[in-house]
Amino acid sequence: MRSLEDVVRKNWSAAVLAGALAVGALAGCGGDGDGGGGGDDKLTMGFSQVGAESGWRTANTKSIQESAAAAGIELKFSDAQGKQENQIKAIRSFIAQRVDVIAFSPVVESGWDPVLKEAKDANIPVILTDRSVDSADTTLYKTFIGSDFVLEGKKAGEWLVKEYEGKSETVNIVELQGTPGAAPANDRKAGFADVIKADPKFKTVASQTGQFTRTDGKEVMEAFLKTYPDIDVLYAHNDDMGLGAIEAIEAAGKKPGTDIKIITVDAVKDGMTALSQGKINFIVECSPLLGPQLMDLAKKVNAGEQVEARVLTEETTFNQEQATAALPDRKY
Ligand code: GYE
Repeated sequence: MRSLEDVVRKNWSAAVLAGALAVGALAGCGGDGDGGGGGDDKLTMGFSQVGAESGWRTANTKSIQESAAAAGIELKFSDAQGKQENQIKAIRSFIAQRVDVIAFSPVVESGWDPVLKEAKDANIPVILTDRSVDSADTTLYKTFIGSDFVLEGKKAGEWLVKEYEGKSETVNIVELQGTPGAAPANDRKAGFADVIKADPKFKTVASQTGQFTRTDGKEVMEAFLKTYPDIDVLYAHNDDMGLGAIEAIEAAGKKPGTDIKIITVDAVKDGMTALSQGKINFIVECSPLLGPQLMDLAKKVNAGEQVEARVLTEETTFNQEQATAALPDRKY
């Protein structure tokens, strides 16, 4: 019995390893050299991160690395630099190394089925972190921990509806979207649009990606300001793009928060500081501190325990006063 299992496992490992080598998947990923994470009792997690595009992401990476260390989990961390192909390579490499658990934050929603199937066939559980995938087969992953991005978009829209209550003039809105195809970009756009569509005075005059970065947020806002002289509101899918846009607005001689009202998502320290100074008007919180819960889930999944299919993050919203009050204790 045992020897048969060993043979099957060895053949299987060799096949996967060969496949991984063929696509150069092992490059840059520090393996433990024995090709098997199952040997010692320390749980090994392979984590594929999106990149380092925002303050949110930096805080998220820190949370995951610190929580793994605190939980005694060996973390193999791989930065995909915003590219899905790098994430797929990293996941294949984790499979070849036979980590105990794979966790990742998918840069975009689509195109994951084949690699997730490979992980499932190898019997390595997958945990989706922060962002989800659009796979119809939900047995390809054990659980998804992260925020409700549609709800975040709705909260942004609800603030706007209240802010312009009783007014009938047209409200010209420009939108800075996150990375194209990313769950938080798709969902924050959809949630917001869903709420404001009830009132025709809200007009989204332009909506473009700012890639979740300050640089792109600034550049796209510069272009918006040139094309549309009458912008009333900016809705940015994260703080970083909003902060970049603030620079563009100030450079154009306008007052952010007054001439153009600004709504963002995340509530990282820099965003909260701008809100406290009145340069941003409203922030919807999205917590990056997913590390502790992720490590708990990894331990449970590894022990074969049943876990919730969806673990939601608890979040709030901030206006100027609330941001000022929260800033001194802000962790990220
Ligand atoms: O809002 C943004 C980051 O996926 C929730 O990604 C995350 C988003 C976050 O780049 O700042």
